[in-house]
Amino acid sequence: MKQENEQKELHVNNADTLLTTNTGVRVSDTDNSLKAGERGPTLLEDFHFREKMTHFDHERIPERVVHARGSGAHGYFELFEDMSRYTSAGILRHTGKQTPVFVRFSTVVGFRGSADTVRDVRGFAVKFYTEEGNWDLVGNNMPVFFIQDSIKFPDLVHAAKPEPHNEMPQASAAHDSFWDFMSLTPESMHMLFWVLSDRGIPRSYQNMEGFGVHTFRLVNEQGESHFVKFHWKPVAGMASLVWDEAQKIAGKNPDYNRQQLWESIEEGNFPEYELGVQIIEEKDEFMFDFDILDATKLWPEELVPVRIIGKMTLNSNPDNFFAETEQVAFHPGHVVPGIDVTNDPLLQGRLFSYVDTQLLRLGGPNFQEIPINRPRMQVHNNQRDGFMRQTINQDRKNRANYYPNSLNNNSPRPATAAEGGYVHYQEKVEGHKIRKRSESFNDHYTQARLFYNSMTAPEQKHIAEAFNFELGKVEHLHIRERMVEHIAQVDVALAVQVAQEIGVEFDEASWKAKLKDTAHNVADKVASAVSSKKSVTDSPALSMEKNKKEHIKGRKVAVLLAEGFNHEAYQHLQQTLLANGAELEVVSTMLGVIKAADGQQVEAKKTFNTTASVLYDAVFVPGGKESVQKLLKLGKAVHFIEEAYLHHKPLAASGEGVDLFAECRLRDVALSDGSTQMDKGVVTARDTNWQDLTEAFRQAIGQHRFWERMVEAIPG
Ligand code: HDD
Repeated sequence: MKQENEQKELHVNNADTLLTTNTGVRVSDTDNSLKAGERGPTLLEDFHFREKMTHFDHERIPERVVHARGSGAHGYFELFEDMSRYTSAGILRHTGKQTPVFVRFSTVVGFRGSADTVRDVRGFAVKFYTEEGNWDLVGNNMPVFFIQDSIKFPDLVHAAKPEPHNEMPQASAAHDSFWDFMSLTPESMHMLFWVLSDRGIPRSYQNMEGFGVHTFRLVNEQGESHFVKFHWKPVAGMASLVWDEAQKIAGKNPDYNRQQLWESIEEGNFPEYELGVQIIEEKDEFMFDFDILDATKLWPEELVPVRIIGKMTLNSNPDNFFAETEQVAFHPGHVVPGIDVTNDPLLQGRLFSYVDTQLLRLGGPNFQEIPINRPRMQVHNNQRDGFMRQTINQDRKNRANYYPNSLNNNSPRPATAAEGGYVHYQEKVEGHKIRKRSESFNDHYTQARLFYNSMTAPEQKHIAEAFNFELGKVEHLHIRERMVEHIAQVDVALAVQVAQEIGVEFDEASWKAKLKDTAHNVADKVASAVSSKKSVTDSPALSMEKNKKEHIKGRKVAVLLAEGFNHEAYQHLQQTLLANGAELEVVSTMLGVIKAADGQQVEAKKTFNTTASVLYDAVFVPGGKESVQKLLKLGKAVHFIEEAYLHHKPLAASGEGVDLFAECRLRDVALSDGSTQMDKGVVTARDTNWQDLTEAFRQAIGQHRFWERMVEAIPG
């Protein structure tokens, strides 16, 4: 697919070639500059040296002002359900047709070299190369945003980026300027709860949802419009990291998500996402207890169901990171006939910002000519010139570079709607010029509360811990105090928990009394004003835990072993895991071949020095007396198991491997009959009933994490 569509002459393969300069001259020596004598000065006439050095000196371009750190992949989109009733867009009408896509996932705040697993929003930008032109769905892994009007975006980003005086901290919002801004921006509360939830630390790009965020329009051939929100649902299901783990991975493997994406595509375990739409009819625009043009609000799935209409598969890694992932330029205003924008004031500002930023970042108005950005059809217009122009318009034949013209038979001429010309939806707009936010945007807490209340208890606990971490880093007491007041608007019990740890005095009783004062509680005032509208107080669709898919595809299991291990145990586990699409990596005391007790061999790709438990989803220790004896003496092996346990991960041991678990600080659970058993998600078998062991472990891996474990007493 990719090959078919790319401009082949620009794809260079250096296999079996001779080195040349950029002018095509063959180079005879690229290691020694031209000198006046062997020990003499370098000569200016060395054109190869000058060209090589100049190109190198100019290799860097500005990184994206936000979303600088990212990874991309090629793939295709296939439609299941014909949406002609709603849209004239071919990509949403032609079922079974594969449309090429390029996707870039990113973090937002960190610089280009920052770590993948920081707490942040993840960008989820998709470029569809449709037959009617490029359509970009430039979304995030969260369905709402921090602000309602894009004019606040520079303030938001300044506050979140490292502080201006010392450029610290990197890729983290846990600092005063961010929380100062947040505490003064109540409209951010809903989004903040998303960022501080497990969604802010996804396990992988394969395990997160994506959202177009804004309300867009679908417009059909009759010119009728429906409001739409776009969703991506990961086929592999949703999964996140634990915060302590995420921080450690940032050091152990800052490329964690990038590498996972790359490797799973190389291994043929293609990331897949279903495309869903929520549709609201024009006549229902004002039926909900939120304004559908407000980007800080989601449409609860229980009110407006998500219809799955297609699937995207990422099946090919880029050939060159810079040419593709770095130079790709997205823009929410890249729409195709049948898809249109709305008056969402956040979207309206984005429609300006993206082209503007590309002009600087990619050096001029011709960035659409860069191969990754080109549409898959010929572009015909009268735009000319500019830095780095690639297109050679045949103006010698057709002199006219203007419209109308008679020198080129009036070509290229505008297309009629029937010919596929883009026609903007004819929305009637009237109003006074005014700098004002609509009153209907004023309720900042109801959906934050909906989100929080829809979480399971462990998910709520993680949000509390995230607040404690982030606000615990804030030096100014008055900022922490203001934030506790906002939290109290959402959930008083949560405010009490947070206040306690971050040194804020919070009087629960007087706060509750204050809440009753309607003048103070704008949120409830607005909420009650709209109570006649459609609303929900619980949305199970928002919880990752409640929507867990219990399969293990793509999960990575560490097998800890040394010479003399029990190969049979290893082999049974391997078969089960591989058959279910999981991966298995041997971690040992040395690299290379490790011999089992029966003489069989496995290859250790990692040692206890080169890897860590945080880089795996689960841990297995096969028996084998000699092997376990070695591991027992190794603090790093014990730490590996304890750390995985601490992060709530599934663990399994067979035979003597169980002795190793006994030496670790894994807690036993007391049973009602007075006996004890291993904690949840710890699977052990002394005997050789491999079937039961591997099946129990497979199921445990499908659970992903065992939150009920009481791990507080165990050192990290
Ligand atoms: Fe943005 C990049 C997503 C609000 C201005 N944005 C960018 C990218 C994503 C998003 C995924 C990276 C694209 C890539 O991988 O190259 N942005 C969003 C979402 C938003 C949002 C989902 C809210 C719903 N953005 C937003 C606003 C503005 C911008 C309100 C300014 C008015 N965003 C930009 C930008 C960036 C960008 C400065 C930086 C690099 C780029 O565009 O290409 O123009």
